[in-house]
Amino acid sequence: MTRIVRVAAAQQGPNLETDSREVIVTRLLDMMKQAKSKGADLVVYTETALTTFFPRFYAEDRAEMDLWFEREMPNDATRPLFDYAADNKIGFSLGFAELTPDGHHFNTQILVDKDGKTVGKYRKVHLPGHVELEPERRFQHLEKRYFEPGNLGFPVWRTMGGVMGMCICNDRRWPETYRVMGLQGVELVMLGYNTPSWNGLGGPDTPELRHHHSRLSMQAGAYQNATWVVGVAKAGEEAPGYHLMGGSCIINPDGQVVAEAQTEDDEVIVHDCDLDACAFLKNSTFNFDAHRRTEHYGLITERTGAVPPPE
Ligand code: CDT
Repeated sequence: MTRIVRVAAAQQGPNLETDSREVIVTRLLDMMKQAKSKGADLVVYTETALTTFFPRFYAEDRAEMDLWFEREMPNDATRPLFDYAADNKIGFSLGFAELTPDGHHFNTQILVDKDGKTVGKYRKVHLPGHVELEPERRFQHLEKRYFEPGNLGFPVWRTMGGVMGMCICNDRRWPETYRVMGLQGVELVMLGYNTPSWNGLGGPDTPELRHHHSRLSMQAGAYQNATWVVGVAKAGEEAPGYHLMGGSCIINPDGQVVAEAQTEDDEVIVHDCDLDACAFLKNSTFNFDAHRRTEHYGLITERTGAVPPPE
């Protein structure tokens, strides 16, 4: 049996600080049309797809950053995506900065079905970086200043013929992210990322090593939870000295990369993801009910920092 979802990963080249939402949405819409022309069922966009990656900017007054946030979704700028999706029966997942009516700030990704209806929302849990200005850095990474940790957990949604999940950028490095969705039977995890090619503190990791870590995390998450993973970058130089890595890819439940972007520009890659291909590992090596041994893990939920002394 096969349950094919033809997935398009819509990698984005840089969004400049001066690019309007309308200009950016025109690019996103163009990629949605490309995806549709290739027969895709679903387009996956990146993290903060509608703006430049603004956490590199420091503002003493956090309210100055509200211009990068969306107060409603869809809104005037993004409605063309929802309309095209509904008219052409194509789903999509979109990352953006969300400002709620009661004043909360989240790094958010939504899932929109083939009728243009929002069926899922995820808010980023693992926020990297720092809260205060750190002048010694080559660039700032102030996600902890501008966002609150997500308050929705890692849900999955039964839609578009499968069990769908989302996470965002730094979440992809944490095994818990995939496992929480894996325990709910996830078959396709969608994620976007803005990952600088260089460490802001001038650490020893090269762009090659950072690419390796990104792939390693996503491939392990896919295999260990027997799920497809679609990782979508915002790539290229968003500002002088601020280069984001590319490497968007689609990974099968065996943890193999089956499609990958070749550029650091807007680029659509497509793959037929057979969701039934998850079943073999879900029912064998990673049959959680049969083989997980949580009662033997000596489970700790907080980092203790020390090995407990012998009794
Ligand atoms: N956007 C995002 O989460 N980026 C981080 C960069 C970490 S460097 C502070 C990532 O994990 O890719």
